[in-house]
Amino acid sequence: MTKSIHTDYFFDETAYNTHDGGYVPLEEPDVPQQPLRVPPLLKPDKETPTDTYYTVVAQTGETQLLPGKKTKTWGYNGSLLGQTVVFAKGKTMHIDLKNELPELTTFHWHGLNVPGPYTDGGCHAPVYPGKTRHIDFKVDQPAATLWLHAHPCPSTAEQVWHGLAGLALVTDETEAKLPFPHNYGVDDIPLVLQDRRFHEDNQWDYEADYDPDGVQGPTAMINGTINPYFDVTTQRLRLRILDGANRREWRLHFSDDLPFTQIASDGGVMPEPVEFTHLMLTCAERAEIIVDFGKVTPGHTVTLYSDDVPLVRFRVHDFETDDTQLPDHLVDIPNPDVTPDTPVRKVVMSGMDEAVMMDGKKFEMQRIDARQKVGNVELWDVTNTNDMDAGMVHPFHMHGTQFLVLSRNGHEPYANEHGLKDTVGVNPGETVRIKVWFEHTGVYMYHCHIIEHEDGGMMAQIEAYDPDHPQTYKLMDMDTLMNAVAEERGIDVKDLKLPGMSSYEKMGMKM
Ligand SMILES: [Cu+2]
Repeated sequence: MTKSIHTDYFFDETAYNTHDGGYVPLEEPDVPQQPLRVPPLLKPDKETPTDTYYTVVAQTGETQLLPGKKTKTWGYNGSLLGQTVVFAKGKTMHIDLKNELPELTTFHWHGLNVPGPYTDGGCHAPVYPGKTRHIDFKVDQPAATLWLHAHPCPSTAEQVWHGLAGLALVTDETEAKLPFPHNYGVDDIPLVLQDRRFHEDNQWDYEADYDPDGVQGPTAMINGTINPYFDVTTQRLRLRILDGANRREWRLHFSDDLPFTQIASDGGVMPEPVEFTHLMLTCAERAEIIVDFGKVTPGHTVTLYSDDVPLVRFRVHDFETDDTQLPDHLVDIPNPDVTPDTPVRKVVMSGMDEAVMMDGKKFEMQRIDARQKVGNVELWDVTNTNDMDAGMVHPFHMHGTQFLVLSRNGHEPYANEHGLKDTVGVNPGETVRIKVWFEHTGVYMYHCHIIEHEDGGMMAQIEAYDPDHPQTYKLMDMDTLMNAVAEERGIDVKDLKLPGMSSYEKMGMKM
């Protein structure tokens, strides 16, 4: 197997977040190292050969993140982040979504191919405090690392900042047979990369840190752990990495430029493994990598960095020799045909700060911006019109489907973009062509995944329709939402301020 090892980050250096006016550099935390938290697997309420029953609870809590006072945090089935939910392909899931928070939320399954807009859990599927919503769906997509996060417009960013982000792993027989590490918590571990700023008494303060281009903090938090280490007991370690930050990009590399192999992207296993020494992730993207510690002497530590700041220290212990080789070809992925008649849809992400828009408009919950017939294939040309010298990478995300990246400004996509994706970072001045098809009817949002940008209106929605079975949808409206939140907070609706509203007001627009 002769292969090149990719040693650059692919994205345009001039667009890195380090060039933002409001960039908050990461700082090495001055606290003792702690064992990396690994989110436990969520235990089903009931399981049969064909069906699985779960209860997912959004709740408040307190978490010991730093020495001293605990931090007030939110989480799913725990005080922070979530327990990991497993979706076995082919099985039908029955999930109670329970809201024990003081305010309304939604449960969005990022990357899951399910009907929109209610099962998908975007802004049209509110769960009010003290209430439960029930969803059922059949798992019908390849094994992948997906995630669950809150998505109530326009408070998505603040709720995710409080900690509402968990993992959802789709499993299937194809992936189970591949020679990957499969022992969750031992040689198969998730890394949810986030950043926070700790204020007085170790608390987070979203409002104080607000930036319409995305909230950042100087302290890296990995699976809800500050300054973590992980004890490596196997030669090969699989890391399921999620950029779960509101805005931060992660430019990942190991000490001594230890190479690693990416085996999966957002939507599952890639057709071919790709070797790297450096890998950049934009918000909401996932990369599963295998790190081989075979050349590391037990007793040594290998550090994972973003830029020059340590994120996780891997303490390498004795391990059994593992000479497993990955095949050159891992899986076949769907790739529906296109013809010269295949429609091309143009999508434009524009602006920065409060001026962010999708197709020259800000998001409106009651407006359907586009329609595409279920099963039909379309090419989407997604353009970022930001200035090439002073703009930013906008990660474009679609609900309800996984797409294929065909080209970047007419050139080959990056080496690790040949698998199924639901999020793609678009450089300033660039047009990324993707191939899009929907398998389920519904109304689906598509947006920039810098979460403050989506709250600020860089978002639109499409109806995937079946002409033989027309459907109507009850879409959330701003008055209902504002009245509900004002009531929850015990204030007059006139005094209600939601994150994201400023982006509409500063542009002279009504939300
Ligand atoms: Cu953006």
